[in-house]
Amino acid sequence: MGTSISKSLTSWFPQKQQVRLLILGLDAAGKTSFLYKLQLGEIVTTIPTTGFNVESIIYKNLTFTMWDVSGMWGIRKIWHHYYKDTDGVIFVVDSNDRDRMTEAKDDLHRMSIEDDLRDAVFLIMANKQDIPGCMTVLEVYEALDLDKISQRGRRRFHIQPCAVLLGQGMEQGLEWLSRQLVKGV
Ligand SMILES: Nc1nc2c(ncn2[C@@H]2O[C@H](COP(=O)(O)OP(=O)(O)OP(=O)(O)O)[C@@H](O)[C@H]2O)c(=O)[nH]1
Ligand SMILES: [Mg+2]
Repeated sequence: MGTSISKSLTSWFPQKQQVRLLILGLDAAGKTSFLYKLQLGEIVTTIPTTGFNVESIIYKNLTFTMWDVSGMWGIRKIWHHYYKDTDGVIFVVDSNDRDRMTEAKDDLHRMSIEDDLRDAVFLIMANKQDIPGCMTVLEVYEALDLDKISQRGRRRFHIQPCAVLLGQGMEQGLEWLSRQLVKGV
């Protein structure tokens, strides 16, 4: 009796699909701001992350476990410890940080050939679009040489302009991500 009740409840309330996401990018790109804007719906005052933050966020029929890992130079060298079993990478870029776009590109390209991330989808958030004179999404696309990533056969990536500070572009990014991750789509 107990078993049949729990079985029927399970079919009424199916388990949400668990998804493991990494939020990566250079320091000060806006990763922690992104995470807490999603989770709390508001901008928090951040300090540079020295380790990681992890939060669970329910989005439609998915439960995202989101790991926001420090973008400090020394920590970037050990990002690979987080890669295993990752379903998606949210790579946050500061569109106003022209001087470090090449550094961001190098990190992204290194990741795109990692074996442990072979099946992961990549969402690139071109953040801080609210800053006057920042790079456009097309300029960021070119600076990150995203064509090269697609030529290598990693087809499941998408670049999304956004301004985390204003909450703009986040929903569209997550929508793309969830469509990629829902089984059978
Ligand atoms: N103008 C503007 N500033 C932003 C935006 N998103 C984040 N910031 C600011 O950028 C700064 C760095 O943001 P964080 O979220 O701490 O950056 P982070 O990527 O987590 O940096 P690390 O923890 O050092 O790796 C903060 O002052 C944020 O308020 C945005 O969309 N626009
Ligand atoms: Mg941070």
